[in-house]
Amino acid sequence: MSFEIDARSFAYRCPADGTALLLIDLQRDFVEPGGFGASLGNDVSRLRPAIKACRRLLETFRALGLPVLHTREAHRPDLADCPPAKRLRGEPPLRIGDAGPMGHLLVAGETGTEIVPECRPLPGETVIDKPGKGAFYATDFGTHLERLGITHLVVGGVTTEVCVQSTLREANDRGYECLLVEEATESYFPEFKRATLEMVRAQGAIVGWTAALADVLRAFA
Ligand code: TIU
Repeated sequence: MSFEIDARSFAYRCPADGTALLLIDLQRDFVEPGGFGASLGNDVSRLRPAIKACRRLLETFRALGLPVLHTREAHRPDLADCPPAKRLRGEPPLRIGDAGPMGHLLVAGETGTEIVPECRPLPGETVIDKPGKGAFYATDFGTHLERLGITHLVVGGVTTEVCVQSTLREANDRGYECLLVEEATESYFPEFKRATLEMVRAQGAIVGWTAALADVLRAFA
């Protein structure tokens, strides 16, 4: 059995026994005031619509019994996995590891790295803490995909042009067929979201596919 989604630039087909939902970095640090996203000077309220769309995808995949994987951008408390180049860049008021209103920024176990309640993982769903923007670098994400027999990834999360795009590109290079759900991802910069969606699906799906949420839900209904 397989699903066919009316996607762009052309139809996306995925098998029921090889498709997973991947939700990237839906953590409080990026979507709530006082977190890492806000410390970089961003309007974090811009990302909220993606949470609702990701929730719809979660409900659909859970109802079908399809695998769900979540990532968080989260460093070890000793920051041994945070290169100085990442921590020291720019002049933000709070850096990775500094104490803010939601705990130490981008540190595992702190309030800021909790996934938002709407998309909170259920027991049995895989949760990957990643020190980079992409989900494969310095994680066992790839091992989990192999364990689950995944070949196709339906993707949502934040932010579109940073962690989502890095992960899509890494997955594409490893041979995964990826579909990014348009309403299920957001950027602090609308023009970057628009450009990312276009560059993913350009040149005959050079990185992957994109599709409207309604078309994805219809295919899995
Ligand atoms: N700053 C920004 O847009 N994003 C990140 O730093 N991480 C993720 O995208 N998760």
